[in-house]
Amino acid sequence: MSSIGLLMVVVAFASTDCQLITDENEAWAFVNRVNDESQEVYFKSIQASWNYNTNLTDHNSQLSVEAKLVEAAFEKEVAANASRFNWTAFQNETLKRIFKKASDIGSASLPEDRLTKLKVIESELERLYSSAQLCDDDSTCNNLDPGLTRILAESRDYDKLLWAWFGWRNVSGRKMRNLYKEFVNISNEAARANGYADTGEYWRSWYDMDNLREECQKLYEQLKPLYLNLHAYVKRKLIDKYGEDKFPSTGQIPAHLLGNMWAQSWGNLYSDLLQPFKNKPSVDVTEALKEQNYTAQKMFEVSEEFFTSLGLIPMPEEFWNHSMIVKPDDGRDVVCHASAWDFLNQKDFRIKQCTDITMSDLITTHHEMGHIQYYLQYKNLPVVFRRGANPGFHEAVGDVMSLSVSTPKHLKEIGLLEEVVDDEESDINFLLSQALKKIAFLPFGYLIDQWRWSVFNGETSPEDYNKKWWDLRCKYQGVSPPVQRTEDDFDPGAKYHIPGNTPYIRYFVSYVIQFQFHQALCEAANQTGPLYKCDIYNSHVAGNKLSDMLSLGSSKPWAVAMEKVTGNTTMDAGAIIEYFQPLITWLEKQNEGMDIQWDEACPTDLPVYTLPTQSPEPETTDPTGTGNVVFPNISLLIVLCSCLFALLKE
Ligand code: X8Z
Ligand code: ZN
Repeated sequence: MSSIGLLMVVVAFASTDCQLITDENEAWAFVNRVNDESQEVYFKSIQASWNYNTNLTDHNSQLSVEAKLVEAAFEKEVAANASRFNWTAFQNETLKRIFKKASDIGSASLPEDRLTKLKVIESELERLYSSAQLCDDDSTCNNLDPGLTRILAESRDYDKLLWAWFGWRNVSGRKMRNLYKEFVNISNEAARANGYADTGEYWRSWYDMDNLREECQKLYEQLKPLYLNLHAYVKRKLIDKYGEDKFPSTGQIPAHLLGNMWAQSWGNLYSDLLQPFKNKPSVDVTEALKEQNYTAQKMFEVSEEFFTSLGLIPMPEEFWNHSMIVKPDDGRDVVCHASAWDFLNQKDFRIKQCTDITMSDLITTHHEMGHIQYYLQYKNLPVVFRRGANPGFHEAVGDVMSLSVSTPKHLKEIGLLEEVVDDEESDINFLLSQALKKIAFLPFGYLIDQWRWSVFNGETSPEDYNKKWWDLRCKYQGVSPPVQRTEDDFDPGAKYHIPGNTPYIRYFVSYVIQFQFHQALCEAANQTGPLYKCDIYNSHVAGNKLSDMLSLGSSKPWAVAMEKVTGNTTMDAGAIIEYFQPLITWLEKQNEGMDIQWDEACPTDLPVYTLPTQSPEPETTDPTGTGNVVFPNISLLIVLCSCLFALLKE
């Protein structure tokens, strides 16, 4: 149906009298009609957003913003019409839940001018991040992907790492500060228009828990000893490599030495610096992928094969035809940060990933395909239920697959490892490599939204944006800035999810619950050995269990979904602790008698660094440069819509 047809339905409802409607049959009719229309509206908006993400031009930005405004107008009208029903008193719980979700309209609650401004700012932040380039002395320029990411992963030259680390923050985050401040204000206006105190409170509402913060804190405290022990082990190895003088007396690790631009996952240090038993086979298959001439296509096929071995749904033809799994080499700027897309038309599902031929990207491929599997499993539900049971569930699906795929036994089975040695030392090798991905991530996953929540609720004001960021990084991750940072910098903006406006606590939740799912699916697959050796490959029993959970989408509270797989209804750190138990014991022994803590505060005596080739560029404030955001096409659209409304109402 066209958007004109859509408005007619909406207006028909808007013109009924003020009495609240109690008839549930009428409510179902409304829901079904809105559902059909919403698929069309969302499809157009998602398509425009895909076009922008895969070709970051002004024109595509404008089209995408316009489509988002149409989508918002639709959501606003649907919510207004839904409010004409006495839905809180409905008998049918599913119907009630549909109405509740349809009433949650996020930024669509904003007045047109503020919404337009918000969408333009979001679009610009996305572009600033994804098109940023760092150029060296020879005017060779690097994007984050693949250039700077590879330097951080592969270089062991302290100064080169520092150049890339500092340079990336200079060309990305630093340019976003003022825009971000404005973004926070408008985003909070939207939250308040929906009855929330601020955007953080709105985001947390997606978990349907009063105590999400406390629950996460409890889990974090439970897992902290694992992280402290890993941190201490890694720090010692890095001191051996780079020298004690490069490490602050406060006990943190300089943030550029951990193999990753944000020090969020340390797996890239495993092979050359951290593998405990060198005489035992490595479990990193990056070399094997390269030797065997793997392509992105092949990595995606291997991933799909794992899902189908469990009896899960294969990727549809549209997926293979329309996904972007390699970075285009035609000069286009694209958003390289990997993502999975549900076009909400029950047919079109895509991944966008600038795939590099590495083990880390093989894991990311499974991660993204996990999102697509979820989309496929719930594609026949009403649109409002096409979500994860909570956002953490969505992030966990593909990672659950990777827990099996990464086992040496499985890697051998698919030809990526030559030999599997079954002894304690090889187990420690494997578990350490897993801990560098999973345990190292926990404080990072925990702190990002501590920062954002405190920004949204005003506890952290713009003058302290960067200070607060580093306070959290030093305290929780035990990583410190290698050089001085100031409030001219905006280091949060150098991490995708801040300009990309993607909430982050979902990953912390995912890293806990994915082990709960793994444990339960391993039991279903009759795997009796230690949890870290389990591979659910080929188990349809496990696949069916998972499918029972995924196909619920968000139609039931997340505890109900979790129960389908685990038999339990709470988040629990027991499974992740069980998985890593042999490594915990081994690390504790390695660290015996040592102080494994660090100071909460960041070091204060850091050197100043200036990029040799960096010419200062003005900070971006208002993307239009006018102080006013005006889209001629959008104004026209709005005028047209208003006229139409007026006509139809008469
Ligand atoms: O952003 C992602 C995925 C897309 S949902 C690639 N992840 C987080 C990150 O990269 O920071 C997966 C792990 C954490
Ligand atoms: Zn994800």
